[in-house]
Amino acid sequence: KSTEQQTFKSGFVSIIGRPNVGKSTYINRVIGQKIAIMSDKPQTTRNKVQGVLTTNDSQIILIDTPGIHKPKHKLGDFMMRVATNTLKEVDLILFMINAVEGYGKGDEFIIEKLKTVRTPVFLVINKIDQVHPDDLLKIIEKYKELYDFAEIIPISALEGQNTERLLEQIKEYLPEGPQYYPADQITDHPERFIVSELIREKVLHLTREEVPHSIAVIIEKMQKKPESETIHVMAAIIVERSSQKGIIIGKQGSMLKEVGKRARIDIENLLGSKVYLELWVKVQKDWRNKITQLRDFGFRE
Ligand code: GDP
Ligand code: MG
Ligand code: K
Repeated sequence: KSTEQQTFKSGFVSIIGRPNVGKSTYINRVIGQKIAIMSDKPQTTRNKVQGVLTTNDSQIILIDTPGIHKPKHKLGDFMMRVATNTLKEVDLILFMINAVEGYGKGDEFIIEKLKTVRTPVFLVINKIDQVHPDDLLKIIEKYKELYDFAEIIPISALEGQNTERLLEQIKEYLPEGPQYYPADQITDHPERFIVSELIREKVLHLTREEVPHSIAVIIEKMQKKPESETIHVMAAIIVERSSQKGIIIGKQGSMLKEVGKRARIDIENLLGSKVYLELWVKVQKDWRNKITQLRDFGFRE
């Protein structure tokens, strides 16, 4: 038995970076369960999704922050405010970039934001499985000129290279603190929200370019009937135009059926229960610009 009292470290870690650099992939790898949705389209993640990683001597709370970029409409503006406020409150920021694409204009904007906060920042260079070491060195040199990063850590979130080392480094920077969440809790999001994100992910995957990001999914009902083992989920997919409604429904309902089939598998895995999923599509014009309505869709500041 050790006489020295082991200190417990804990803190909040925000992940920022351009769309598609691999933020959700990294969180999912670390947490080991599909909580932050993944897709090959930008801006998939709109809300803060927290992953909680608890070990015997630490608790890391990861926040997948919505993309920081120049806002184009009110939704973008809203996302920006959420993101920048978050940066001030956290203990550490992981600024993730993509080794394949290297430096981009979008990063300039993010670095400007980083200069307004005191929180330490790691440069995490993801997707190193796709680049030559020489190119990686060039990227490091370039970013060193732009900002005084606390650490620079190349990883592959997909293949797991260096992700353990990144976790160790994160721990180094966390303050002594309490265990904020129970050890078995992996996310603070209500299951309803994760379920809606899983459905939204399937729509984006299956519809490609035809359906833009202007969709929302609302869970209208999620309940287990007392006499059955099945959870009944009723969800509405909100679109801006009736043409989009047609695409999502598909020929004789084929697209909606496929969305439902794929989403149900993920939801059943998440809930550990059989699921009966009922989907319908609703047109609500210009919802992105109606800021008051955003609250009803679950957007939070
Ligand atoms: P986010 O928008 O930053 O959350 O990015 P995602 O996690 O959704 O990832 C975007 C795309 O990049 C997905 O297709 C991922 O599979 C892919 N990706 C993520 N990390 C890696 C990586 O380390 N290597 C490679 N080759 N692809 C990756
Ligand atoms: Mg994401
Ligand atoms: K994405």
